[in-house]
Amino acid sequence: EKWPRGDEKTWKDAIRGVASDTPTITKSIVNHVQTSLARQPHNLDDLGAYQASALSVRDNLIVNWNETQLHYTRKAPKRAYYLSLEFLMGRTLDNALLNLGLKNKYNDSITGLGFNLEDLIDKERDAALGNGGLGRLAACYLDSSASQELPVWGYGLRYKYGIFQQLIAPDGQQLEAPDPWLDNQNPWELPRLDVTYEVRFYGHAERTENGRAIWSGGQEVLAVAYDVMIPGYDTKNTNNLRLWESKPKRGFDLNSFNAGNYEQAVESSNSAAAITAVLYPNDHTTFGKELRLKQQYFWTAASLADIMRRFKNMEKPISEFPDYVAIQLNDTHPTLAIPELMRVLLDDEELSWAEAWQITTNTFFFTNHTVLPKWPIPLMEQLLPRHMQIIYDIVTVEKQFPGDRDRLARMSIIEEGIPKQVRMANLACIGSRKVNGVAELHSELVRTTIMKDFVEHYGVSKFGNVTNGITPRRWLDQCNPGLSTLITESLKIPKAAWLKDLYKLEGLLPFAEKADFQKRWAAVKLSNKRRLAHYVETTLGVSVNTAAMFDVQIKRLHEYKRQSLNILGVIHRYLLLKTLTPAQRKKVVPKVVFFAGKAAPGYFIAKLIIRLIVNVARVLNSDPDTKEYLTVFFLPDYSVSLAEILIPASDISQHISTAGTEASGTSNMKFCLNGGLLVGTVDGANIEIAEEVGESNVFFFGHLTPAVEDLRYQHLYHPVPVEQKSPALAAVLNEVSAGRFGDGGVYEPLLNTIRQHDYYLLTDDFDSYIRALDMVDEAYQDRTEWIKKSIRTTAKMGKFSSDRAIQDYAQEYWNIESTKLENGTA
Ligand code: GPU
Repeated sequence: EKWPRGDEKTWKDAIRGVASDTPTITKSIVNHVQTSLARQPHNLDDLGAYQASALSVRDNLIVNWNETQLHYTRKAPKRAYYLSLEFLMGRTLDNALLNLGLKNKYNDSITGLGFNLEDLIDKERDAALGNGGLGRLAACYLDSSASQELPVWGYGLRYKYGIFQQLIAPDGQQLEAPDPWLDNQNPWELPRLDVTYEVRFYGHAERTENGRAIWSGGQEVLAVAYDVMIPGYDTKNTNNLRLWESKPKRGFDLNSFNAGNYEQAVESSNSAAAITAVLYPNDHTTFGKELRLKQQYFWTAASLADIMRRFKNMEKPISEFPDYVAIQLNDTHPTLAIPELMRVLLDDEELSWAEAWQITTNTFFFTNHTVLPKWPIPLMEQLLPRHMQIIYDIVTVEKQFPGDRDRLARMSIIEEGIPKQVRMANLACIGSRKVNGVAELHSELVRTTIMKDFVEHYGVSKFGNVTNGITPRRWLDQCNPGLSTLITESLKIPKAAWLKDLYKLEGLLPFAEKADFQKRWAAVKLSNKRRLAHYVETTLGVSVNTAAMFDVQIKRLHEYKRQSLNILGVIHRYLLLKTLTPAQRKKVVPKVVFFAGKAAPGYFIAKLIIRLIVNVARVLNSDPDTKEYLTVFFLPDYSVSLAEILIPASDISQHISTAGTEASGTSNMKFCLNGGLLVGTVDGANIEIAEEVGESNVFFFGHLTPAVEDLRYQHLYHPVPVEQKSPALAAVLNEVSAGRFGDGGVYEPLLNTIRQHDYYLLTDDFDSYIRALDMVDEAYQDRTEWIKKSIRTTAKMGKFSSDRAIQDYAQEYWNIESTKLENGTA
């Protein structure tokens, strides 16, 4: 027998259990290697060691999870449920170790067994059940709810395939591959094969009496629960994220099978399993896709049935439902929960319309996440006949909105036309207790534009704001351990004290003036830049100058987010560098520009922007005149895990959406928390960040929201050629057209969006953008002053903890209280 890894005695002692001094954790890992994995120590690789360690950590979580759930059941507090079609969780092992406070112990045991903990952590696949900000926000909110001991559950779908894997072809095109994230087993979920609900589609709805109906026929599928444990930080409380998987109600049709018709026998089982097969990779849009609507109903129906069962176990009168249940709708995706609860209350509970409506409108809360127009869904009549009846009844019974015809048409749930469409946002608003936007500016736009008529009808108090937040556990302590340690040592308080009350970071302000602290702060940044450089070198095979300024833009590819503005600015800088003498170039701040982000597979212009970035990178990175001063990287397959490497390494990051289009943004908060500065437009949460850190610490540019509409109008009716508006931009566009970055013709559709209607105002903002970047360079030259800005920025991020956001929701919306699991309470 060979023991090529680790210390033979450690392994043998743990296996035989003879040495009483073997740490419990070591025994537990070794036990999982032997039993759960059925593997021999001598052929255990990093993946196996990761799995055994994960299973061992999971044992801790299960105990806490069980006790927490029992405690909640006994105490029977009001609970909140966060319904989100997306939970962008990322990896779990490192997060769970930190939240449990066991990272050092596991590190010791794993080292003793001959492995490196950080390598094992790297073996875990991301749980990428989301597209971007909306899904990651949901994940941060789960962490904060558990950490604050709030009785909150998430409800979502267990997609077999998460967001697609992005590949970049040599010509710069994005290619997509599936993300079979469950292939290596998932230790972080508990299958609850006994927790199932039947969900019906299609069929007929026959009205009976008192507004009731009988819905029958059609297709029935089964929803099966999988529970994902959500450990709080520095507490035993461990909450639940319940994800539904679809499966056929009966395995397959034996009659067809016996008759030799195999195809027909498995057909229904195929169509049932398809419902939760894959996450839709579109951000901000829903097309009229039947399967997407099926996902939405499947998930809301199963979640509501589960919530109802839990409520009924308490044996309270149904009228008290809203005293025990608050349901947050994450954007319009779960809006069907409103007619579904009405259906259950009317048809199953046999309540009157008035009673049912009273309960429904006191249960739901609706968060709007965008100001961009959305395209709603037809199809409903066929798929959900009973829900369409209820929706029509809501239209006629509830709210005969007063006012002129135009206004009535705007407020209607039904949009007239061929075909008629259901306006989910209007339904969500009418059926909810309160509506909120996700940053001050956005909530104001909700009140004054998209929901204006409803504000006049219901009064302004129904329309609030909860500025988004991020969890400082993952987005500082976990992704930037060097900075976390420096902060804890300097503040001289326990790490948990500032991680649970992020306003305590203000205690760093006096340190901004201290030379020694500045040096340590800069050293942490440099080591994070080296970690990123190492990643780039090992994945792309190219070296990165860590002495340069790191400039980062990472987010979904979207015209409104204007990665195009960034890359055109890069080209401008390149053209300028080319005109300088070698001596003049030496005075320029060297810069490395990083991009990462996925484009929806059907979003042609977004994919073209990626292609341009990749080809600009190809040209610049091999130009001997300039490459010392300016290089560009497009890092493929952006993910939560990649963000954890990029964000701590950034000197400056870009948040440059056309004013009034980015509802909030949340990565802006993550960069600042890690001491990166922002260049951005006066948009979303950028504004509140500047309020906190002071405008002198943020590089703002561009037109303001009130000007945007007028400018768009001018573009349509009084167009001015780019050459006149911004000669600098015109020169850049011409270089692209002329083929300096590969066949110019390829980019014409993209260039034309700018030359023609320029809906996102690149021509209006370009010159001011370039000036802002010049100011960034200038500020960076004074390195001490830059470091001070960096320290002050981190110090002022207290407001952006998702703990604060969740407290807002808990107090102002859900009316729930923390329900702490004391040691041994259960
Ligand atoms: N957001 Br709607 C998404 O990520 N996807 C969506 O489909 C919609 C909104 C984002 C907003 O764009 C971003 O500004 C915000 O910070 C985030 O939701 C969380 O509220």
